Amino acid sequence: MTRIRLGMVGGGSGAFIGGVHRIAARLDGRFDLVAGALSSTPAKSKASGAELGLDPDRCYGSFAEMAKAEAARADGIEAVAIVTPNHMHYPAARAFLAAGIHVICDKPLTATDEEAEAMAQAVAGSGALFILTHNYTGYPMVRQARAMVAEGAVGQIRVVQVEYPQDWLTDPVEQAGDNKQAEWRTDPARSGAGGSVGDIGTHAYNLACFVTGLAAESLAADLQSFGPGRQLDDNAHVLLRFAGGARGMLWSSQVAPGNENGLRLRIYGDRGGLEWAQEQPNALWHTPHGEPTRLIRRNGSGAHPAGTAVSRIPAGHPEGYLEAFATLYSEAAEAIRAVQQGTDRDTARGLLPGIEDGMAGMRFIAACVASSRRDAAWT
Ligand code: SOE
Repeated sequence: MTRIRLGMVGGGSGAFIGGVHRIAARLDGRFDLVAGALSSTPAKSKASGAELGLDPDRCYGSFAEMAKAEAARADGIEAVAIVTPNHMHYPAARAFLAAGIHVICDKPLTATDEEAEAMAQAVAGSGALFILTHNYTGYPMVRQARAMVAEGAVGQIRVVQVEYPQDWLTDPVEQAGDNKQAEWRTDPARSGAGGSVGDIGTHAYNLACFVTGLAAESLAADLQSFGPGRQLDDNAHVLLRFAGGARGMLWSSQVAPGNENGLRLRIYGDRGGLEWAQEQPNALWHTPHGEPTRLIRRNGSGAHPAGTAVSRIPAGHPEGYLEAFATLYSEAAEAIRAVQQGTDRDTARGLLPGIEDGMAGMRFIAACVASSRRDAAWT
């Protein structure tokens, strides 16, 4: 496969998630980063582009300029990664989708529900792919868990427990380790209505739905901001009722000392239980009801083809966050080439998260915020 010409919006010098996307895009050799509107000013964008070795003529001062100039070039970008704060997702994506350029966008979908609706329309009106980087769906053992659930390993699902605790907002924003992250992620104008529930609750919800194949039909949430003066929630407890009768509980927190990226999923059905934890990503625990718990290792005994298909190296050599992100990029590359050769967009996307996952995440945030406001009144 020839490499896909990639552009990036956001992700200038020192940005955590921009760096992750760049490594992920490069890992399997399917993309070349050739253009960027990497920072908020033309000068900073050029400086960041120079650090990455980009052609100075393709380091743009804004996404609008980049979309226009790249669409006009015969060797213009075929895809763009949008790794800005959330409030920029929609305007940036719209510009590239309108130019027929495939979009790979960070989560959550947008900052507001109005933008989410407009994003859905922009995707519907474009022939280009829209991929949302719910990266946890790319882990081999998550793919295996999904396949095992579909094959009946836990039977009829009754209980879904998902938690995503972090601790990096335990201190007030101004003292937090990574101020830039903390600054925009705690600002409703740039982040949206959800704090922890938007930033990591949407990942947890997406993971639960991806593995179980279920979707919530109602919820009750309690959102709290413990950080002094913080406007968005930094802790959320959510009770979930899934279509079909299963019940769930989701906890997202960024004020839980000792937890760095503690995403963990547990599923219990009438025939067994399954457990996966992001910080031990190469393992999966399966308990067929009445039998001892089996520890299944990536590429080891008990490994499922759904997981081994997206593993890169032998068992015992840990794969994790970057590789799972890279899996999404590699699958995106295949999907882009398939669409370019005439395959239908939805078929080409396969398991990759897209606009409907983004809309589900936005509905989840809105329902959590509304429920928490409503129920806060009862005392
Ligand atoms: C910060 O909370 C963050 O970087 C999230 O935004 C990511 O989506 C998550 O994967 C790690 O934590």
